[in-house]
Amino acid sequence: MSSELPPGQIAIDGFPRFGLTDYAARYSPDIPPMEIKIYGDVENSFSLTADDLVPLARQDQRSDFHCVTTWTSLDLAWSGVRFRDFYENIVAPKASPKDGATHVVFRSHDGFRARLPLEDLLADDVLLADSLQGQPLCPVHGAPLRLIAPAHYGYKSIKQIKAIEFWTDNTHFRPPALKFMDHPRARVAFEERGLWFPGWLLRYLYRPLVRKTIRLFERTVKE
Ligand SMILES: Nc1nc2c(c(=O)[nH]1)N[C@H]1C(S)=C(S)[C@@H](COP(=O)(O)O)O[C@H]1N2
Ligand SMILES: [Mo]
Repeated sequence: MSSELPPGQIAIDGFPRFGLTDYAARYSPDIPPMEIKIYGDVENSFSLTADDLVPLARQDQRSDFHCVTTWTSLDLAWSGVRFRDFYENIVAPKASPKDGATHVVFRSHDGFRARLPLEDLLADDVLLADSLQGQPLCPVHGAPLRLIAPAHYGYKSIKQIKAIEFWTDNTHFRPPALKFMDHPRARVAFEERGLWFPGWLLRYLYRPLVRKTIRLFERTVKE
């Protein structure tokens, strides 16, 4: 939790369901079974189930959530397991990723996808979260399992994870939106909102879209 907002961010009340406009209607109140495919440049692919996560230490964390479009939800209480623990205790021994398989790609049930370098995912505050504000994660916010990477813009915190892939190169990822909207790291502190344009400029492109997008996403959940 920070007392000062990162550059260009504005705090809002609550925590709206949000994403790319195209994904608004791709919402289902049914939670798919927790079965996540782990594959890529690995010796053994496998499917991760909820049971696999039970031996890992549970982690509670409060963090702010920063969407690239400039809204921030302050002080959300997440719980789950650290991505690092999952990587070291499950992925490394079970899948044996090849040397250099550090390009991590996530895929979601709604077709959304995200990538981050493995190094960023091994940070202390990156969680595979199954609980929000003391409750089991709801379908609106990505049940059964989502990523939470608070140092990165929200588009890296993929909901409803279906697959996690470890690749030795970055040819396996196609951005879900226009290319300039997808920064490989998207670190909030450095205002890495996207490619080619400075972050401060993208604030003015994105900010006018926030209210409309929140309303659009709200409508699809109520219907
Ligand atoms: N599966 C999936 N994950 C996603 C998205 C999405 O549309 N689908 N949108 C991303 C974006 S842009 C944001 S800001 C956050 C919003 O998370 P929330 O809907 O839980 O508030 O989810 C991210 N993860
Ligand atoms: Mo976002």
